Amino acid sequence: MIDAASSATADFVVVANRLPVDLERLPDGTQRWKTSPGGLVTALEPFLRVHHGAWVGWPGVPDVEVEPIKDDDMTLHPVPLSTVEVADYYEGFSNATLWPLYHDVVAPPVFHRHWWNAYQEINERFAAATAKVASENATVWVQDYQLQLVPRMLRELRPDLRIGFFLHIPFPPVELFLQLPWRTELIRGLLGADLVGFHLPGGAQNFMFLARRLAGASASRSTVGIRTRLGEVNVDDRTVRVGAFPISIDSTALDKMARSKPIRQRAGQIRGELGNPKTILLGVDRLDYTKGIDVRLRALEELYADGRINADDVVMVQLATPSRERVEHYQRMRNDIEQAVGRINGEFGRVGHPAVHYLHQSIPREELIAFYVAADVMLVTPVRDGMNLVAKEYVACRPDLDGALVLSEFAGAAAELTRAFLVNPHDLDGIKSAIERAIRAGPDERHRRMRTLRRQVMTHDVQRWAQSFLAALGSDARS
Ligand code: GDG
Repeated sequence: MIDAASSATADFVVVANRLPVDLERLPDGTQRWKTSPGGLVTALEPFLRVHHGAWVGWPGVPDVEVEPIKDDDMTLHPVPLSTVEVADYYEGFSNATLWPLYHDVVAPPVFHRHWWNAYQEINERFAAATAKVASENATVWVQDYQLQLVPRMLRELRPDLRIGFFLHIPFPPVELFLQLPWRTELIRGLLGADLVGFHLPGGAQNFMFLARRLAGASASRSTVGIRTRLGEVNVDDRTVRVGAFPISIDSTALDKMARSKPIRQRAGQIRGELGNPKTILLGVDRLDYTKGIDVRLRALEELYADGRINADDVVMVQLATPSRERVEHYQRMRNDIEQAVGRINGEFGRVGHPAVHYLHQSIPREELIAFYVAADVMLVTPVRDGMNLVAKEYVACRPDLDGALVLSEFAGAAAELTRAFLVNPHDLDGIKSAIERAIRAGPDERHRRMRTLRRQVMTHDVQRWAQSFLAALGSDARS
């Protein structure tokens, strides 16, 4: 239930670029809220509800001023953005500067001073909104690369707060980060937090190195080892803790849904709709150049051309959620991918039997789970990815212990999912042979691998992720 909210403050506040709900404009000009349950919402909702928490974020539509809203036990505080601010702060600095820079410059990052100015201004706005919402000594958890200046800005406004920051994308190698003209400001921004979290120890180490080099921090513990997971740096008479917290999914909920009769029936139906092929390959990604959709299509095309597989037996489904459609690089990449799909189908498909089924749409959650259940081989081949939740979701949806996962070594998830068919996404021959091995693996091998993968995913869920971060932050906000 969503109502207008009171102006009470909260002792647990999440700050993220987006609210967990989207404002929708209907054709008749009216507006309504639509819940958008992502992984972060699932992870944090229990904490937010227990603590009558608050969420500060942009409602997803430019040029609207909306009042705070009360959604059951938590309050949502919309931060307004104008059309120009969305273009400069979000599509510009966040998605055309930071996103490619942090993903190993797989696309060239674009540096514009007016984008940087907008980024600073909007981070100020988020910090000010949060300072108003947080009660005395509250815990604030700031999320992701769009808001890296918020911890420091918020600390200046509200030194009483306990501030955590988590980065959902990779933190880049030192040499790449140093390209950024505003590198020192960003590191200083992050150092405003009491705890800075990354998916992997490597990201934490890169950050600690840069904190020393650019912000004059001194390390009080020099390594982020497996046992001493938290590092510490001292700066401005404060101690900032730094650590690795690999995010996960609501494994139990997915496992349960995958076992349910309607989902299993739908999975069978999907197989039928695809013409009952022997093998269904599946890709599920936001349409993003980091996800390596082009890489897997190239591998598939060559496997067909080599005659190592044929399109009567093996078909692929690629679900590509529309994403950042106004950023130029994304438009070009979409054209390239759609051309590749057309070329493969033209060459290897038959009327009524395409080799690649491609959807540029977002599909309902239940339907997505049915695809996971139907797929024999899941292809996750990013050239760089912070974690990649799709890989973990596929594993959680295979209580039958069947199905094979082909996973890029360059996804954060590869550190945990070591029994996947791991591939180097730059090695086309390697990917081809991994896909072929995954298709041909016998039931014993598939089950052995999947059992190990599931042991990891079912025991390391998103609730555990949130709890361990908040415990390290020293917050009382535990359920
Ligand atoms: C960033 C980092 C990190 C996708 N298509 C549909 C759909 N999805 C859902 C998936 C999954 C989520 O979107 C995508 O998450 P990923 O982790 O794969 O990727 P990013 O969006 O790039 O996320 C990433 C993550 O943050 C968390 O820290 O793992 O590395 O880049 O949950 O299921 N959901 C529905 N329909 C679709 O068509 N319902």
